[in-house]
Amino acid sequence: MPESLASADKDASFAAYREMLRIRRFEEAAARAYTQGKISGFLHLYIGQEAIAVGTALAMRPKDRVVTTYRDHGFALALGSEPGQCMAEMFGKATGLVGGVGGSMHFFDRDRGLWGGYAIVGNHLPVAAGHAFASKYKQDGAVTLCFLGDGAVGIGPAHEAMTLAGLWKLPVVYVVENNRYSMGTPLSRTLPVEDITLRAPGYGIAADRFVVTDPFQVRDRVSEAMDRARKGEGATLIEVLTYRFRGHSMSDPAKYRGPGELDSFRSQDPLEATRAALAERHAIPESELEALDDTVSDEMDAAIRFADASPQPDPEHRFRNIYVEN
Ligand SMILES: Cc1ncc(C[n+]2csc(CCOP(=O)(O)OP(=O)(O)O)c2C)c(N)n1
Ligand SMILES: [Mg+2]
Repeated sequence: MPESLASADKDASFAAYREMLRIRRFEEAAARAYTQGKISGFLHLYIGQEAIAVGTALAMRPKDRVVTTYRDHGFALALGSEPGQCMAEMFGKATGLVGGVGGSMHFFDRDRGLWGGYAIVGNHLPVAAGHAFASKYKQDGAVTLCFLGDGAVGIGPAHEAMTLAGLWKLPVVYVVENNRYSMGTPLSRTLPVEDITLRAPGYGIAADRFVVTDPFQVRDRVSEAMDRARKGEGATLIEVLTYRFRGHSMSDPAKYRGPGELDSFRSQDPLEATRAALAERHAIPESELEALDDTVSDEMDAAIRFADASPQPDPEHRFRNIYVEN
């Protein structure tokens, strides 16, 4: 058992496991709704990567921000967004997080620190640099956390953003969620160098790299980078080696995986590791863990019912929130 998990107390472990389980059950419910035709457009699931969002939420303070990709449901839930509002957003309903006009890829919940899911690969890194620049300028003490995929690091704006982050010592942490694939393409076919953090010295920013084991490890490693940012010591590039258990999106059967690959990563699932710690180290009986699963599943069923019963947006809503004035 990793030290980070072994040293976490029972209540914290239970709470973190519950949050990860909520994300997993939410994603499974969304996948079912998608196959029933209730969700249009793309749907990218976060199953397998939950510990990253949950650990990050544990590291954040009230004014800190998350800017992320289209694989954004896990961050919304970890930061406290209502599952019903998240589901309704995907159903295109008026009660959704952004009134049903954003969909799965464009969650936004400013009051909870989620400053957007972005669909254009790599183009949100400069947005994060902008947020961090504003924090430095206003001296508000906040840190911006920007999550990106392994497929984003070769995109032009990623380079521009990290250059400025280094040059201006911005309070930003770039976290690559390296889930080994960008769509169906393995990292070895998109990048000449395997270790993404080797780029960090070229930008004059700090680096960290680890295989994700559990949410407390993520909390601790992300906190270190956030502390540096808060002290004015500048940005960090973190590479978290993770894995997604489902296809890139719902339309991907994921036939590109090697033999035994999925099973091998499933045996390292941080959700299962956290569950095992609860059962073995904290002696929580199986019945209690099953009861928790039932409660969480009920919560997600209720989210589906809420989204189903919600009204369609007023057609005029599509013209709102385009300009600052309205
Ligand atoms: C600029 C741009 N190019 C291409 C796409 C199409 N596209 C969507 S997701 C994706 C793969 C990105 O993979 P990665 O960055 O590893 O993130 P992951 O999906 O694995 O979380 C691509 C190529 C896009 N959305 N934006
Ligand atoms: Mg990827």
